[in-house]
Amino acid sequence: MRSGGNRLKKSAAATVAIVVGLVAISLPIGLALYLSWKQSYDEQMATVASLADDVLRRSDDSTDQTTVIFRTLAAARAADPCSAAQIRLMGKLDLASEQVQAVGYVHENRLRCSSYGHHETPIGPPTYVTPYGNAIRTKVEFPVLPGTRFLVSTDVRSGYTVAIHPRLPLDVFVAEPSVSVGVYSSIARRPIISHGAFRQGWIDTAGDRTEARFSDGDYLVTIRHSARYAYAAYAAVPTTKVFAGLRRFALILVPIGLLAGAVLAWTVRYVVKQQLALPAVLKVALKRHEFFLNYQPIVDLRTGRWVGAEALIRWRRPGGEMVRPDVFIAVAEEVSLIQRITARVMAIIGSEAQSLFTRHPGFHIAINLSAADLHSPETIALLDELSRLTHAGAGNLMIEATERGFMDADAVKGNLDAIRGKGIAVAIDDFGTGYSSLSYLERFNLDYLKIDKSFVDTLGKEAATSQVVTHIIEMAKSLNLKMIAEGVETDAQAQILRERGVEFAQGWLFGKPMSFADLMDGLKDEAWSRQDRVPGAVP
Ligand code: G
Ligand code: G
Ligand code: MN
Repeated sequence: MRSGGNRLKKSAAATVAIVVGLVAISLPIGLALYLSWKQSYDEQMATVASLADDVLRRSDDSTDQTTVIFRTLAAARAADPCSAAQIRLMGKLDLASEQVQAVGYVHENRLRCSSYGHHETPIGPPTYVTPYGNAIRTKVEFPVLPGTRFLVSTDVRSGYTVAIHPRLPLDVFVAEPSVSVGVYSSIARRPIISHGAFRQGWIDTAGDRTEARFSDGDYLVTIRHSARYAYAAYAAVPTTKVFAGLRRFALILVPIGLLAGAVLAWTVRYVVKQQLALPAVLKVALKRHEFFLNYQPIVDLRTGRWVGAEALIRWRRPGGEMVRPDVFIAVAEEVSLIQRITARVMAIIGSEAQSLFTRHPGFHIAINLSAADLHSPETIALLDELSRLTHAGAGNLMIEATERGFMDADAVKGNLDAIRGKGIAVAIDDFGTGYSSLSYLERFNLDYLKIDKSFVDTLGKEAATSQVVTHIIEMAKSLNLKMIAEGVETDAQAQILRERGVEFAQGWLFGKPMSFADLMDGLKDEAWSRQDRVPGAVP
């Protein structure tokens, strides 16, 4: 049941990690592509819009000039529109205008005269007539200028006429060969002048709007209606231009997106590893029995005899790498795996120390418990089972708990009393490094106080904290606690502790953490020659 659930949870976690990773990679790239597409689209649209503006301005200019020319010619009130004086005036007006190529007079679909003299040139019927009375012929070819089709506009009332080179208002697209531009009549609904592609549908899409910007799928189009005349200027660019621009941006943005994606994916992987993998690895380690124990002797400072040993957990990864307990114990506490680890510790002691207490009845094994262990009644059951397996009598087992374990006094006291009731001693570990106060500790029935290594280190030195040891020792005495000094490394330290009345000690001076077999060997040797071997002992 449990392993099935774990597998399910693990594969779900892996799926989540993969999905998050994919999103982490594709999101920035997608965003980069979208942004480049949008930028390219906006750029092309802006180009098209400014082209349409230009075309409209030029068209309005030429229409304005046409209107002025018609008015000036009409104002002369000549009886004969083709009189020498009128033809001279036509020449003058023609010269003055940038847009207009020729000025003349049309009657019955024939150009009768122009700034260039008298003619009888048939020019055909008008293409359409504007509401303000201009007859427009869009493609007129003059015999004098074969090959060029002029835009011819005639004032219907007077017959005066101008010819405009159709390229002039469109003289904007030089730099953009793929762009199409032009002007269409809103009345005739057909182009008056044009360059490049034009689609009838654009007229419908634009409707009556002053300005319309849109895409018909193949083209980006801007259409601007003239405010004064019955036509609209348009400019369009194939949408493929947007993607051409996109390639340019994507070339810069996609690598940046990829990089950002890689960084994100790596971060996600890292976080997932931190959040999911370590507990999972701890579970696997429990299953694969990667934990083992070392035992560090505890000695009687007066005799130097080994009176007990603290069980210290060790974790060797399959690759041989050792993980420090202060690292994984903290994680195990966080993810609620510590009780399974404690159970494993007790199971190992149960199998290794089956005959220890029968052979050495005065010896004890100390087990480190975490706060969660102290809160749980299961711990009592575990200790019962351990007592049974090791045939432990009173005083053969000891538990060590840090000050943190005692924080929630009401929740813990019952369990502690039950444990002590079974003849198991209770030690407060790492004393002085936490926050418990004397009055707090008075509420518990404890047996031992372990003086932390950091205080033992100050002994014999001038350190400001060296006085603290004195106070801790006084405190322990007033609470009726026996003392175990931790991390004793020198004879001098052992000597001072002994003088102060500390009964027990632990440290490299007496013995480093060792395997159970080495502990048993040491105990055997000690039986006949401990005083030679154990330093710091009083003969
Ligand atoms: O000897 P070592 O470096 O392993 O000790 C590091 C710390 O890990 C010490 O504070 C010790 O109390 C703690 N520790 C060692 N073994 C256990 C264990 O089995 N359970 C708990 N809760 N803590 C342990
Ligand atoms: O449970 P506790 O926090 O007391 O764990 C004791 C820790 O101190 C263990 O990591 C143990 O290996 C380490 N230790 C024990 N004796 C000595 C010592 O004499 N010197 C040093 N440097 N470390 C010690
Ligand atoms: Mn300890």
